[in-house]
Amino acid sequence: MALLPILEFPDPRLRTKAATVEAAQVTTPEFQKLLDDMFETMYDAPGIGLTASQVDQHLRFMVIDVSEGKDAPMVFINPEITARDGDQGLQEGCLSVPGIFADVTRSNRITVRYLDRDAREQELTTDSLLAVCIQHEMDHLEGKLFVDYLSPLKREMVRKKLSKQRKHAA
Ligand code: K1U
Ligand code: ZN
Repeated sequence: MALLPILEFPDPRLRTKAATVEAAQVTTPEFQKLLDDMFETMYDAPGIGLTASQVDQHLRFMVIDVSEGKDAPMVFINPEITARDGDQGLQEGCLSVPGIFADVTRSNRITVRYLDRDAREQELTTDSLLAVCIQHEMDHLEGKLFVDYLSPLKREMVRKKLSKQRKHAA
């Protein structure tokens, strides 16, 4: 397995709209390896979600594990939200915007249809952190970041803070 480099805001590649995955592609060794590498990268970061977009592979899928023990990996390929209900506000982070956290309001309960890593069709209704995480990751697939919900002034402050952090790290 391998750790993959994660693109960071304001990298323009994060704005790419991801393409649909062909079902036949899912079970290929190359695709399965990419899934394994993405899980390894997400756990190492550490994070609870990661999209292909964030590792510069612009295809519509994500890996998620919101469990305490990091023992409940989930794969969502070509996810589509088919129902949503209520609102919830939660503080979000993002591996592509390191060290920045902000409250975002999202749907409280969602139903999502997707393919799993065996290319089987699934439907899941969920709420709380998993619902927030799925919506955050689906934004990535559209080229949208959680900082887009902030005011332009706050977003510019985030950009400057990250630029300073990178200079100090260099
Ligand atoms: O998309 C990403 O960059 C992953 C992101 C997912 C997410 C977190 C919180 C709310 C919505 C979506 C992260 O995983 S940020 C890191 C994080 O939240 C975390 C890190 C270690 C332990 C627990 C959480
Ligand atoms: Zn993110």
